[in-house]
Amino acid sequence: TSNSVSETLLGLDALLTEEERGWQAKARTFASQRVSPTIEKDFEDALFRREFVAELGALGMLGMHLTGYGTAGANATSYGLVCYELEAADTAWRTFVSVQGSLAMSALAYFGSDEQKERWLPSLAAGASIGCFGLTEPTGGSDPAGMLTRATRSGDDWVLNGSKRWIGLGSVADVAIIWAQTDDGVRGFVVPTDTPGFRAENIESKHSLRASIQCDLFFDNLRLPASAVLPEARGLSAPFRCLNDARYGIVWGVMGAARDCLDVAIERSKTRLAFGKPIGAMQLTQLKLADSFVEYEKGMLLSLHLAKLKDAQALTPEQISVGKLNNVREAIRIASTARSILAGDGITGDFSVMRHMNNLESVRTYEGTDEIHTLVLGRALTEQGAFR
Ligand code: TGC
Ligand code: FAD
Repeated sequence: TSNSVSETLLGLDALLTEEERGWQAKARTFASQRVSPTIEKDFEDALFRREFVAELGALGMLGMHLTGYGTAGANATSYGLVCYELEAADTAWRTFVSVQGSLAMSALAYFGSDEQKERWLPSLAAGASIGCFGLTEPTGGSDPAGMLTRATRSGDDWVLNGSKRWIGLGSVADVAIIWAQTDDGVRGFVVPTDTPGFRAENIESKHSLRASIQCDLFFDNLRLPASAVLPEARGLSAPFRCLNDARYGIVWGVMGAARDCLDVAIERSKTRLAFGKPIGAMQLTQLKLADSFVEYEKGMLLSLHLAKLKDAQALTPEQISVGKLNNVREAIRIASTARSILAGDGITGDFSVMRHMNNLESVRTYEGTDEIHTLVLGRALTEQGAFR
């Protein structure tokens, strides 16, 4: 777990506190000792290692940006560094922390009743339960305002009908936070997954995020008590507030994947020979590595800046869009450049690079596509919405 040249050259480590370094070290140890040894095979076998859930809970990494109910109350940089180290091993485990901690747990913490929080947050924080978050539908994810899933009143109860698509952890979750249209606008529902009428089917045949689970969810006259609605969530701004937390974690996470690709490429450039000398001694290889390194460091500086804004409660959705758009885009470029340095061997599972490349294709799509974040920024710059 020693630091590589890509981490030390610019000296960003000096900007971290002891506590932040402690979180980073814990995540790095977990990633290198638990995830990395089997991840290539897990990716190939499409294996989600359920046993890691409680381990991440014991490390305090689930909903770690929240306070109370067994959560760690860590600062934004610490949360970011955990995402960064987990994603350096594989996006699947940063995604797990995002879905459980930032989406399902944030929804409960920000909008839940005391009873809902007490029922679910301690066990989600400990990793004794799994939570998922259903916003996207089969007809499209970029425009959640067009959702078709509907909750109607039946006496005091609610009856849920519809479906969701791409829902992380859906088939292993104990509780689902489901967003639905009602006569009163979009509301959120806390749905125990053993409720009759709830069905989850894994989406198979993925070429990305294979060590992670995404599902189609179906709700067939699923009956819920009045107490299942999230009392404080009204309108789409509620799920969007949870997305802000998860998107912030992605800003950091993808830089972890980028670091791993860069490190692999630097190492390879020292040992691989062509035309009688190391490929790292060739100017074209150095150009690739230097450009990648500069973008990596800029992404890290942006992450650190957004962390300071988040801790000051001043981080805006537009600022998160700058981070998500830039860092995912640059991580993809860095991974692709590293792959070109590894050339033929780069497409094999002997190296992590192609796995990161494939995973990052999911990341550019979920939590708002490149196009959506571009349009968020376009709207902020011109005061003209161009979505519709
Ligand atoms: P719009 O009119 O802009 O906004 C509706 C209401 O929401 C408020 N709002 C926000 N509030 C908090 N945070 C944000 N980021 C917000 N963005 C908007 C807004 O102020 C308004 O409030 P109010 O009180 O006036 O009603 O809404 P729109 O329908 O025009 O949509 C805007 C758009 C396109 C940006 C939005 O729909 C969007 O973000 N689309 C992308 C959807 C998305 O990201 N889905 C992600 C699903 S979860 C997932 O992918 C998990 S991946 C696994 C992992 O994270 O690892
Ligand atoms: P669409 O919305 O159909 O978009 C198709 C294309 O059109 C995209 O390129 C898009 O950018 C473009 N487009 C759309 N609108 C515009 C516009 N106005 N202008 C220009 N271009 C536009 N969702 C959840 O709710 N929970 C989860 O846990 C979850 N996990 C996920 C995990 C994975 C691995 C993946 C792949 C997705 C996950 N999602 C989840 C769904 C994800 O948020 C959506 O895939 C994403 O929001 C995009 O929706 P879509 O795939 O339906 O594409």
